[in-house]
Amino acid sequence: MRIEVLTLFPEIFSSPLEHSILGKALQKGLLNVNVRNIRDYAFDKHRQVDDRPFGGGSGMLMKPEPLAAAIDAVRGEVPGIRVILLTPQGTLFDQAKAGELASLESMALICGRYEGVDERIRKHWVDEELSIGDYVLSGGEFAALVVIDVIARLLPGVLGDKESCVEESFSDGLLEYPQYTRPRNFKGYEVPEILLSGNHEAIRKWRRREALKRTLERRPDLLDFSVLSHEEKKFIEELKSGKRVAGSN
Ligand code: 9D3
Repeated sequence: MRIEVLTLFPEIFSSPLEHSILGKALQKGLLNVNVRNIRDYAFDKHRQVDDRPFGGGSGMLMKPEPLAAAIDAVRGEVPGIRVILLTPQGTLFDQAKAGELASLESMALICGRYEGVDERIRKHWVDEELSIGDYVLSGGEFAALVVIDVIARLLPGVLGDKESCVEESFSDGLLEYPQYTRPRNFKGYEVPEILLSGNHEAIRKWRRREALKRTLERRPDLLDFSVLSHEEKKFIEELKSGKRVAGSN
């Protein structure tokens, strides 16, 4: 996959891209990230990238000419590239959207700064607008890094067999079950007996129930999308009606 990043702060990307999973994906040649400075596409005397909003109001906007020139250059170099603007007004970037984007050959991530971008860029130069959640960032750069990280680990060959995503949170739509490692007794706190039993079927069942309990407690919204057996649905109803369940806290 090829990702083009357009930003006024290209330095933000150097360190994160060298590390962990992203670094590995880049090294293995499974992912290629190219970061460009939008200011390099500002051709007026002062290389200006922002301007005041028509109609008044506080704050500055990203002016259209440099953005359009940068996007045109990228489209010229990478035919068919999907151009995505990171903005608080975008649709939510979630695991399903990540799966969709992971199958693209290339995408451009446009990082906004200031109060936003000129509406004509949004409307006529951009294919899609994404937000990473309901909180206020100071720009699109960290959102772009989140998108790159989430997509990188979905690319074939990036994760080893061990870490591969099948059993992970969100793949089955549930939160993770509780996990323990050595020592068995840590400052008086014990590991649940069942995990030491060697009974793999009992352990599997316990983990599934713990995942269901945790999801119901913390993220009940996720249960609407998870795939549950008849028995698991019954278990959830028992939990909801306050019935005591074996192994509960
Ligand atoms: C005054 C209204 N603000 C909108 C909520 C203005 C504003 C705040 C923050 C405009 C831009 C930004 C910078 N944020 C992003 O560029 C951004 C973002 C975010 O703030 N939250 C979640 N996802 C994203 S993607 C890009």
